[in-house]
Amino acid sequence: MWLAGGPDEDVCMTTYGITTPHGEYTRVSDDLAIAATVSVVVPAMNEAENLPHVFATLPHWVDEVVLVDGDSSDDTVAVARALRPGLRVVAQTGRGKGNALIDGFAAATGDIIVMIDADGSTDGREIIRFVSALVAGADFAKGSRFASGAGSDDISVIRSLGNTVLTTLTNLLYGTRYTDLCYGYNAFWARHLDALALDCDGFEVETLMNIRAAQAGLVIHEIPSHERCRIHGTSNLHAVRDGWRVLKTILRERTRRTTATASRTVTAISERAAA
Ligand SMILES: Nc1nc2c(ncn2[C@@H]2O[C@H](COP(=O)(O)OP(=O)(O)OP(=O)(O)O)[C@@H](O)[C@H]2O)c(=O)[nH]1
Ligand SMILES: [Mg+2]
Repeated sequence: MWLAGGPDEDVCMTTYGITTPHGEYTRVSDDLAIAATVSVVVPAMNEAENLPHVFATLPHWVDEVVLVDGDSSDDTVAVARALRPGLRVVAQTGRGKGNALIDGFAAATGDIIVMIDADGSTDGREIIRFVSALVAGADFAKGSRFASGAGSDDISVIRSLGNTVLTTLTNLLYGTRYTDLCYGYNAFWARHLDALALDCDGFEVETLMNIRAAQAGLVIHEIPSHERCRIHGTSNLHAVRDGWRVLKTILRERTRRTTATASRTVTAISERAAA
């Protein structure tokens, strides 16, 4: 990270870039410039009406936007392309939000990947908070609607209750101190994709990311975020069906960790015996 400005700085401004003795930096604000490139991955299924609102909130300094289309039957792709020349469109290979994000992450070329929703609930103006946490040292910047200064206009009492139970269970099983488990606004350094090793299809994807990030020992910062209501259309999430998938993910990952630890112990014992 390089802080822009200062009377003694000998900088040469390009459009959004700054050339310094250390290389090229993107000017993010009057006070901040970063060397990292930023990709925003947006899973979208029938969100044509919402995309104008979503894209309007994206900061000008984002390097790349990857829209992952879930075989939309409306004009999602055409609207997105018209709104954002240079947009990268990926047709997802399978079904579900998890599959869409995995495909989008694989296609993204930025050093930093930010994931946001296409329904208008996540505000692109908050991306700066996530990117700032990453360039300040975090590996994984995890959005939270329940951290201090955060909120939600959208979450129902039932979903909030379910999320609290699932978050508490995750914290107990994995030693984390998350305040929000199932939220679609997160960002991370692309170099950690291998550590996350994502392999799921549905809305359990955020849970899987949160658990795998903790298991991999990544430095995780929670970022207060304000979730707004979906602007148009209806949610694809089914509280019971998807809550059940999240619960299974939490329990299965625990077994996976125990199995991995046991296999490492067996390997170590065999190596000692062979020595
Ligand atoms: N490409 C793709 N995108 C999807 C799929 N399912 C959901 N999405 C997108 O993922 C984002 C979140 O989906 P929503 O239906 O809003 O679900 P949610 O935000 O978890 O739930 P709500 O709080 O009720 O809105 C939206 O941008 C959807 O368009 C899918 O199968 N494929
Ligand atoms: Mg939504």
